[in-house]
Amino acid sequence: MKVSTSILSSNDIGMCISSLEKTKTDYIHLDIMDGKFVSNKTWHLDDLAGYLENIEKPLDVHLMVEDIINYVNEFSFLNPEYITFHLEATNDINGIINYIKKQGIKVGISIKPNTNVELLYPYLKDIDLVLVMSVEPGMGGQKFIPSSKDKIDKLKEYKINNNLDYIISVDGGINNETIKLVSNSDMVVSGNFITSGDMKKNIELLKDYSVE
Ligand code: S6P
Ligand code: MG
Repeated sequence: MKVSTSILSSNDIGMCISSLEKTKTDYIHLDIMDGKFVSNKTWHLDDLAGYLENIEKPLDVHLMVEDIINYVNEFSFLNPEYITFHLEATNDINGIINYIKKQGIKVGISIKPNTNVELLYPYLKDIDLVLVMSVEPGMGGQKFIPSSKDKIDKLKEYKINNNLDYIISVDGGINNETIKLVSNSDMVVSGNFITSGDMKKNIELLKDYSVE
């Protein structure tokens, strides 16, 4: 299982990022919130750039924002591997997919817990990653929403039936127990579970998980 570690819940991001460099995390997950699409507001690029400019680990940027293009322009400076935006945040989905691709960055679409997974189907052939929110976007440390499992299973079935290769990622309340419910995903995003304890050990617990 691929692991993308969210630094949202860490209280010292500089220390957290430098420690993550020495772990087996596949990605560092950056949660960018504008205080409009979600009520919380997180870091401005200036707050992060210094920590992230020379890191080895690839970045997985999760935009929980309304003005997507503006944030894509800002964060492409960090040359992330993925930029993921929310389906619910725009009417111009294809336009944004193409815009992110034009920056040479892989594109992801995320859906909130109350959004039907079928709304993604028209775009799945054109994107690199789907991010299923298993909590309401906006803050770390929430409880995993069990219905997220059905969405992941449907996305897996659609991927096989249509011979597509998007990554199925899930974000929110992921720990060594809830990971058992999302075995059809390719990647898990985890914040609190990883950053509130022995990061190295917790990442390996998630990475080593495979269906018995
Ligand atoms: C959800 C949150 C997620 C973050 C979070 C996951 O509101 O904003 O998008 O990735 O850090 O953290 P946790 O603690 O649920 O694993
Ligand atoms: Mg996230």
